Amino acid sequence: MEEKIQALLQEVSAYSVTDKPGLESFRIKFISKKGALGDLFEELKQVPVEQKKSVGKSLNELKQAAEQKFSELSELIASASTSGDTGLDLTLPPVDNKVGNLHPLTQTRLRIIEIFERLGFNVADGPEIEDDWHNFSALNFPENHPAREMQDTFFIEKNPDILLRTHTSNVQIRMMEKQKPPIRAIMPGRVYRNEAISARAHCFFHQVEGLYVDKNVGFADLKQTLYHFAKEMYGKDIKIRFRPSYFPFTEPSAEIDITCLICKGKGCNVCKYAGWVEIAGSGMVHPNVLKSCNIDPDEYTGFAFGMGIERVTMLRYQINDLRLFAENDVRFLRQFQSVT
Ligand code: 2NL
Repeated sequence: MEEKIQALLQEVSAYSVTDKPGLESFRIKFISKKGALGDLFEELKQVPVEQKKSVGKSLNELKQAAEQKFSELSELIASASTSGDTGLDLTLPPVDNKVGNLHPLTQTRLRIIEIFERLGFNVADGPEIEDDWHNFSALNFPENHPAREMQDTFFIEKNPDILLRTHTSNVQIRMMEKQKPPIRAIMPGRVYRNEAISARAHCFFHQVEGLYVDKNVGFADLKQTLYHFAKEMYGKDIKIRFRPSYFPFTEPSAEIDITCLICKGKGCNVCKYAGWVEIAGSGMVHPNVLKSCNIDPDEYTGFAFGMGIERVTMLRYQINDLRLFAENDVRFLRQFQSVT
């Protein structure tokens, strides 16, 4: 009998109810005359006299425990029903689910990588703090080229051989120095120029450069590769044109334009009524650049190109101020949530 009492004690203390019917079941099961307690008091009559005192004491403890539990549970249910059932107000609107999104520049970079990876390009990166050789000299910049001057490049004052890279071409140079052709890779990354910050310029921006060096790489490869890129990025109806240009590291060099996305070539203020917008610079890798990296220009040729990720993103989403990308204003950034 003592065992039964102990088992019931445990059951009582572990019992929980959530509503009034549950409370009533508890009362019937334990406390009522026909419940467990009633039965036990009945059984007590049969207990031998010498055990009666101790069993009776345990039984009383159980009775007190059951009554106390009953009043505790009653109070709990009473307070829950005054605050609206379970204490939860299911009619409240849900708290906003704050899912973040990738920065628009990151989204554009990932899209560019996706397009070129499918053409068999690897993705490479390298240092943002660079030496003069990898940023300028190996790229066939003449000693007195204006891009080397202090207003364009951030140099380390104590050692002007060290600078912040002005393009990601340094990564291509490092790759060509280490690895022999075939080389087919793109280099996304942050670059730095000492410019006054405005809607069209910043002291840092992001670039993707590309390089393809192998035997028999020609201008036709450059054209088709960038045409394919433009169609993937901006839509298959886009037209592309090449304009002669100059870069020290390519010869011949060309600027690449696409038909304006806004006016489809008719002329608007985005394309300044030209019907065309510039998307990249490109050209055949200058023989001197290949020589700098110990690649024989009589055996190998290559094409290269470079584009600004900010520029691509501005065209894609019709953004008119470059500064927005670096301000971290969530009212701007949040608008790119659905695009991820
Ligand atoms: C632009 C133009 C360009 C390259 C970058 C390059 C790199 C090596 C050799 C030859 Cl290692 N060329 N890069 C070539 C043409 C244009 O960038 O407007 N960038 C934003």
